[in-house]
Amino acid sequence: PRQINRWPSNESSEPPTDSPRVLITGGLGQLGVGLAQMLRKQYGKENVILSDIRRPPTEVYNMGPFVYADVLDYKNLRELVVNNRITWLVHYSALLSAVGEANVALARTINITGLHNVLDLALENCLRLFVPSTIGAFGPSSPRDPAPDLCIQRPRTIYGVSKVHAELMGEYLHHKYGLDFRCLRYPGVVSAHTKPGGGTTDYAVQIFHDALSTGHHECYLRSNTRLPMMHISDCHRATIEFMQAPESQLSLRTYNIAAMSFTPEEVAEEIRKHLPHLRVTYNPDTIRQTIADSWPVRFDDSNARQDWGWKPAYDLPELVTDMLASIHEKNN
Ligand code: AKB
Repeated sequence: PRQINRWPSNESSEPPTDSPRVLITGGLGQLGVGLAQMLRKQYGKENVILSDIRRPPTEVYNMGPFVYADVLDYKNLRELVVNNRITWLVHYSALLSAVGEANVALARTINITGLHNVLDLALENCLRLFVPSTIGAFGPSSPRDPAPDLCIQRPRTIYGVSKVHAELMGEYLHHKYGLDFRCLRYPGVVSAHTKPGGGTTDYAVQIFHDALSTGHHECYLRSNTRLPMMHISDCHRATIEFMQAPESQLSLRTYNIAAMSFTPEEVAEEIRKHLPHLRVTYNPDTIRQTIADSWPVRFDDSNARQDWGWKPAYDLPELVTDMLASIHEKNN
């Protein structure tokens, strides 16, 4: 195995005790690289290891430690955790809602078997374990406006079922064995530099790229489909603040986090304030529209606000301004 961290020989051979040592699985998806960078700013480059089964682009190698890790290979994961003295595990490896429906067997394996591996590993090594959940953990029989933390959850996607399973397994192991399990239900995440990988909320990223390139976006959801959404930097900050919160402040182990809710037509209208010629046509696809119609239109995140001080920084106008500027800058 590759030894990541070489402590300078003229210094103590022990890592700093006040800094967590973080491993991120599924690190090359929409969220991993950005989270790693934010954590590295606080805890140092060498204390945050990004992992995936894919080969990263050179710039990711240059940012800090990257290793191969397959969440289905327990021994490989264990070696990484032991050799690198990992104390926090952020488990981002998962198939999202739309791609999961197209490949249920693979989604079940990655999202459920992979989760069992990291739960076992976290228990065995006393890790603080973060697993994201989602608005997709709710279904047609859940209260939708707003969805509270605790309510009926009967999702109709394999993604949602696997996320409810993750919430329940983590909480069970917390209550039975004291596992430091932490879970946030993310809204759709909107990011300029990384693309989402096969979700139902992906249009909310694509529309910005289309607005700046062709000026035309064909949306696979109806114009009035309202879903909870969040700017990626709020999502990273929520994750880090939640991971840093003392256990005594947590009355729950799974929290909703919210920032805004919008429809395709509303985000298009906001983009038109900057790019008046944006044209959007609607061609709803049955699978993603049915999924979206079963999800909450708004999240109640009052427990997160109360317990550990969650507060988003971006509303729709700030999100749109930032997305257009960031994508424009990247392309020019
Ligand atoms: C998806 O659309 O599947 C994800 C999510 C909301 O969990 N972005």
